[in-house]
Amino acid sequence: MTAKPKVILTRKWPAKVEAVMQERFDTQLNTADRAMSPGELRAALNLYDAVCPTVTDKMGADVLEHPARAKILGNFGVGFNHIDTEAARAAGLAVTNTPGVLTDATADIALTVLLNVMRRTWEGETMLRAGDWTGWRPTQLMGRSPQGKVLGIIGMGRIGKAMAKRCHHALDMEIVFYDAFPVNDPGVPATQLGTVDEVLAAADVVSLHCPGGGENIHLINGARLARMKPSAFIVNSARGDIIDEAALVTALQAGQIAGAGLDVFEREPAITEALKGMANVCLLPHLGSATTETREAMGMTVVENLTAFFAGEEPPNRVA
Ligand code: 8YV
Repeated sequence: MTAKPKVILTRKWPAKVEAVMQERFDTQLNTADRAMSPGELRAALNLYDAVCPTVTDKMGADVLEHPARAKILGNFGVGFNHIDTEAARAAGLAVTNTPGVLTDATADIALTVLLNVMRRTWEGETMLRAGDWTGWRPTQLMGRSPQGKVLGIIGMGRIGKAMAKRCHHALDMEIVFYDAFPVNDPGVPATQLGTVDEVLAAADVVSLHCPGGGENIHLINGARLARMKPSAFIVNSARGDIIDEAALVTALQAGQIAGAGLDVFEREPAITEALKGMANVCLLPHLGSATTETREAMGMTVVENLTAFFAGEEPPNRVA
């Protein structure tokens, strides 16, 4: 009997999926759930046939060059901008991701922060928990209604479309969007505009759903924030590096935009200190895909990719 492939998970995964992983492969778990250092990741590439990273593992060229053993990175997540795919390719490593299974969960979080900042729910809860609520008043914590407002989506992929669906059907919002490619079926009535700038100028809420890294780093910079309406909100559930966080703070302080709902940050887990003091900002700790159902489905997608790869078949979700 041939030995099972040796696999390492860089973080703790849902127990159900860890069990399947251990059944199928000779699997090393990370029960301590501590992020691995670049040195530990390099060592893992020399000891295991497959390494399964997450967004907390920066796998640049320094980590990826000349792995002695690993043949595949089974990324736990759809976004893979923490992996230098060119370096992976050069090192003969396949890379797979987990598209599709986290679409709804991530769009739900985008919707959550949209409603949170527009309706000032976090401000209300904070006031209440601090014992500062003295009773209902006609002018207390008046937010903004999403109904009839324009949602501008940047990146009309699976998650962008799921957000458009929610905002069109549940909130009666009008949808405009930018995507680098023509999108023939956005799923709901929506107008594709030619540039990011046009979307920013038209939108009452801008929601980011494009990949991070590469040319999207600081896609939303100071000049772009200045194109938004002073009454507009920005929502980011995609990747932190899409927004220049320092420029966002400046725009918020100057009242150039009305507020921001952020589930992701430029230097996670660090957060620009000034954001924490702002009442018109909703901050979540990268919860996009954080449901039991979704995280189990993400893990099972990695299992499927590794199973196909080690059976000599094409893994269903190869990205490099
Ligand atoms: C994941 C995500 O939790 O899949 C993604 O791209 O942003 C998150 O929902 C995280 O990236 C896991 O590695």
